[in-house]
Amino acid sequence: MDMSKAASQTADALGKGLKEAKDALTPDGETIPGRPGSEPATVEEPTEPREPLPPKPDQRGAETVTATGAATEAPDRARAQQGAHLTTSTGTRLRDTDHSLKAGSRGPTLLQDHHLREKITHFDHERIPERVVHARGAAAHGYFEGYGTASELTVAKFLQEGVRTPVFTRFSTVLGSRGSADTVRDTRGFATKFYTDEGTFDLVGNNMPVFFIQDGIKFPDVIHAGKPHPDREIPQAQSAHDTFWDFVSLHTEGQHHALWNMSDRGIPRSYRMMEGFGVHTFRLVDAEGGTTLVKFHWKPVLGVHSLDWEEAQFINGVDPDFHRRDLYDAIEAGAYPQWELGIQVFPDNEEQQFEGIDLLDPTKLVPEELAPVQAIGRLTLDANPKNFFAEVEQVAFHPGHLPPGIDVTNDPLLQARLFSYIDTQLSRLGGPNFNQIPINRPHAPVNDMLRDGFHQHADHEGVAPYKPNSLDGGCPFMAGTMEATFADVPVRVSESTKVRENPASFDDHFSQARLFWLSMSPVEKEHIIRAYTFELGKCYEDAIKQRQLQCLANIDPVLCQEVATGLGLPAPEPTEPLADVAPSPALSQLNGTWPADGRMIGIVVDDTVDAGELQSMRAAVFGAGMVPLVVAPHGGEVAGSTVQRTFATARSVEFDALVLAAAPVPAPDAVPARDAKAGAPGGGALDPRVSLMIDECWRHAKAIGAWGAGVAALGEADPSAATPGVVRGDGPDEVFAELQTLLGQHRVWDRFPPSVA
Ligand code: HDE
Repeated sequence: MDMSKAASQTADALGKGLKEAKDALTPDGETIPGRPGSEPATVEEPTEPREPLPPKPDQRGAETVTATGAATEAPDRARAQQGAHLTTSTGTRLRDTDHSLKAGSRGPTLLQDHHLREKITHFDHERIPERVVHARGAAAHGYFEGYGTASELTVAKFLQEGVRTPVFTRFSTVLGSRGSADTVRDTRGFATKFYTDEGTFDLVGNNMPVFFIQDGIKFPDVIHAGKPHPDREIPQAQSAHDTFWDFVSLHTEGQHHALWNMSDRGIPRSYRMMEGFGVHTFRLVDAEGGTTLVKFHWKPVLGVHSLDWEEAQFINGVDPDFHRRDLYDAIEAGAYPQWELGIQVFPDNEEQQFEGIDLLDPTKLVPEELAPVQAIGRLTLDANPKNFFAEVEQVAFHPGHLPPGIDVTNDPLLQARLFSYIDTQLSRLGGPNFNQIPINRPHAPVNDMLRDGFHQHADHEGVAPYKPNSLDGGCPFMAGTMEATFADVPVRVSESTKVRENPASFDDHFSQARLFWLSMSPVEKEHIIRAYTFELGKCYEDAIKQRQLQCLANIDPVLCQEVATGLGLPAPEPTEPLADVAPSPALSQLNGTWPADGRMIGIVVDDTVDAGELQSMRAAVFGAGMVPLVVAPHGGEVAGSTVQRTFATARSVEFDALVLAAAPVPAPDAVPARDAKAGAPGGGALDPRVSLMIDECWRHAKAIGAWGAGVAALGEADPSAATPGVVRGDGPDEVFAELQTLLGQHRVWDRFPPSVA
């Protein structure tokens, strides 16, 4: 593979992405993302009939192919509502939709009111079952470009050099209901639908490379344990409860994945800042039928970053849509998220092991130091959905949607998934024709002999949907050995006996959990300790805490001891020898600097602020591809800039860094009876909401900058603000330059020195 070429293409892509972002973010005050409609609202209700408004420029729908994959000339909006007037669902114009048809103005309502019945009946059936797992999610459209670096390993056309393929990517949490909060501690789904010319490929992965169970038959068990308790249906969307820890402490193959969940990977800062993993080992097939085993990785251009745990908890209340908003705002602002697709490559031999690691065991990863991740293409998400239900809710992924050149392996978890994903859509999407829903339609011609069923959108022709036939001229024909054909790899299945058991290599449940722990930096270790202490501290039963401490003892004595101390329980001795493993530095997420596109910078002002200086700070933030949010004592305008947040509406968790351009005195609404935040201990002269914002940013390891009058605010708020990552400067440019450097490392973690090594 020509990896140097791939690397330089990535650098180009990065440069291009940033440039596009900068071009889109001009300091005109109109580019702050979040405007609800495509035109500003008017105060008066519009009454003059006109055609429906266009979608916002950042939005796009599913491509207008037919139910059988044929391209149409139809414009993107052909599927949207048409005409200027309200109609019935059959297109008849209506004069009134505010009053039901009644016998006299005081009723009763007449059964013949077909408009009332249609309107209410449709409304009554607007909901569909949410996904049994991964119900809460957000998605975006984009494209994937192959580097060609995998050409020798696979015939898959979308991976060939320069081939550009439309995609739709959906991110999700696992445990929560559809309306649950985004920043809970959980694994995140990372599912991408590639609409390739050779049939759809779905890469349905997670943001963690390992899974809780080795065999799909255990999936209902792990999910029943993680979901809310069945009696009172609490807690929502989290693992900090007895049933989850009961299961993983008894079912020790789940310990490795549980450790990933307790790490900062469980509370990502943004979907844009997550790695993705195919988890299972897949098989690539080349032109000669030769095969290679691979693991898929998505590497975010922005790096892998997380929230602080307290911050994540605040966000769940302050902005439960935080990740969804972040994704949509970044795309609207032109800061298009990008990932490189990479593969780890292993020989496809009889053992299906690599350096002693069983490649069919989904609780194991292969350290990148042993098998480097090689870049094979790039994903860019550049458009938001036009309609959440039509696209994000109805998209249906399936690990068995495979193009020629990619095949599955015998990983017993993957094998069960191949059954599950079609099955679940039958109840979720109401029948077998879910692949005909616009967002699921392939962009390759479909001739499948599947017929009828609920919601059939195709208008099939002919009389012989069977094979062999002569009445339809023998159509459709088998592809034989032609190119672009999916052929099952003729893998040898050894002489074997039917059993319900795992291979002996699956018995090691702790060595890789230890490997992960030892690969963490001290700061990351502290975060893991606090996560376990919090989660187990929320359990009711001491027996469950003790059993989980026993598992931690088998991972690492320091981890076990520190968590035991927090729980007030004795730390047990290990029951298994501690594995002698080499750390994998690539697993740490605190090892570099990254672009800070799309980050949110709060700028605290008041009416005394210098208009020119405020303008230069906003311009500097825009110029760096970030979003400035002006935070002021009142709405409207301050020094010629539009105010995005008032002290009453702002909360620190919305910002990645805070800039103080003023030291605002308490505003007229800083009344604790009206705004409890105003009861925060302030410095007397400073508005207590600003003081609280500084304090929270400081606690959450965020960079804080101040110039001019703003410097006084730092002193008023908290004397400890004289610690790392607190920048005092003479003017906006100097302050922003330092903040930008700090943001390149995401957070100022060295503000809080760790106690473990
Ligand atoms: Fe899933 N999983 N899963 N899963 N999964 C679903 O499919 C299932 C597993 C993943 O954004 C469901 O359409 C079984 C591993 C993602 O729409 C369901 C097993 C990985 C998504 C299902 C697994 C995943 C799902 C629910 C064990 C990472 C969201 C609704 C054998 C590699 C896709 C649906 C989206 C969704 C079953 C294990 C990732 C029920 C039985 C391992 C990202 O079919």
